[in-house]
Amino acid sequence: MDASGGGHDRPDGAPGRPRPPARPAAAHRGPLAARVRAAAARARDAGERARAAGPPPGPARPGFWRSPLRGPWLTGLFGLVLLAGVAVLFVTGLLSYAAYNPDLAPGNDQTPDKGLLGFYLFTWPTSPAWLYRLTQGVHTVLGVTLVPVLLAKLWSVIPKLFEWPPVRSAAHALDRLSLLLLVGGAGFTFVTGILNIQLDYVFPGSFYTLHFYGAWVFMAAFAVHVAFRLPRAVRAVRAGRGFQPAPDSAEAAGLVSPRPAPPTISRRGAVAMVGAGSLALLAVTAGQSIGGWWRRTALLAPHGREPGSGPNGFQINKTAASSGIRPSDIGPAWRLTVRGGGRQEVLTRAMLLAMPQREAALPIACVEGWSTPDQQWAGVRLTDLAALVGLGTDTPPVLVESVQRGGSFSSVVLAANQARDDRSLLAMRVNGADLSPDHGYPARVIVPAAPGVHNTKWVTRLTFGEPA
Ligand SMILES: Nc1nc2c(c(=O)[nH]1)N[C@H]1C(S)=C(S)[C@@H](COP(=O)(O)O)O[C@H]1N2
Ligand SMILES: [Mo]
Repeated sequence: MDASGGGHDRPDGAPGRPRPPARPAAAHRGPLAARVRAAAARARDAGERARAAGPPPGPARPGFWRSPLRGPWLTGLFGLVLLAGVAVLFVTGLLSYAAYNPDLAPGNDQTPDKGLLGFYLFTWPTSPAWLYRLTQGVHTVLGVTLVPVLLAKLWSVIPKLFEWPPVRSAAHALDRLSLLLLVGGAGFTFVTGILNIQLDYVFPGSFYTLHFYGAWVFMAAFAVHVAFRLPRAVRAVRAGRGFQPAPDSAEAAGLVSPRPAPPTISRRGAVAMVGAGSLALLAVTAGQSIGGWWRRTALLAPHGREPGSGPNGFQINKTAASSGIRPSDIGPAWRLTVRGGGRQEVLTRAMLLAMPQREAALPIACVEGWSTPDQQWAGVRLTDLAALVGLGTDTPPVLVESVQRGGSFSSVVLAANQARDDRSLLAMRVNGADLSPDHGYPARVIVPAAPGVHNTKWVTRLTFGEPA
């Protein structure tokens, strides 16, 4: 009878596996909550299928990563070192940004649209004079020194990056996303920072913008990561070097290989190797932040800019030629215009030299991390120049402009506390000699404790008050 029917379709009501009830249409069109629940259920189903099918061949298979060194102790140790180091990088990085006085004027703001991220900005002090030398030296030297630790930490958690199934639940998805931002943010921030130190100004946009926003992404992901992993890292490091939990235990955290290869180096040896790498980088970097004789040890400092010897023999950031300064710009026709309080004075270099000459021993400290020991600067106090146009001791902020055409360092606004400091000079001489053209002849600004970019070279105009 059935055969005679010849039909392939089961007639209605015929015995067989009951069809699953159709999902209510509301789940697709209905309220958001129902749709989210349905999507979560689908994701869960997909996750279960993926888990049942097992990982595809390759790095997601258990046993692909076979180093017997991987485990919570090694990862925890590198993690704790990074926690301490990266915390210092964040603080000194935020300080560096504050030191630029970006709130003062659009010209100083290297990252327009920073919005809420600039919430913490404050007036950068002018004492001690070595302040930015210290904070930025620590920032850049520590950043370079931590690179081996960062790479070792990434190596130690590689199996986690290939976890299978890739997403198990909503919480797991969030955790993985934070890891993506963490690894991406760390990589981006370190790479942009190191490129800026090594090659300077190679970026299509502003280095500050890229590094600043990258760092905030990194910081947010880092905070989430630390909140979830810190207790486990502390436990593992307390447990000691020999601690290696069973691969399938929760404490192993997916790091321990279920099929470890024979060791080629001990865990202690691996830590020593990473430490030696960091120390080597420290040794060839720190000299450029100490400056002077130590600069010779800074093998990683950008080369090809040997400052020469003599009074002007200290590091040059950009030469007059590379800044497009023509000899006629800084020759006898050069004039300084001082404006403020509705008045204006135009001075020659001889007139400036006839004013009271003051001295200040101040360093130059660049964002790139290099700095010079104190140099003996001589010139006219900014307060004396303000007095020239009738301003009192409450010197206002001042816009400093260079003869240089274009370039983001050709003008800067100095805050009132900088303009009022007795050590802030329009310098014409250094270490007993006239400034060299590369150091800013005929006159440059030098202020204490500030980033190098505040020490404008080849100055031609000072505008006190109402900065542009
Ligand atoms: N006009 C002008 N002034 C400038 C710069 C510049 O490019 N143009 N560079 C600044 C930066 S970034 C630094 S670190 C110092 C370096 O000064 P130095 O070259 O005399 O060492 O100069 C600052 N003054
Ligand atoms: Mo600089």
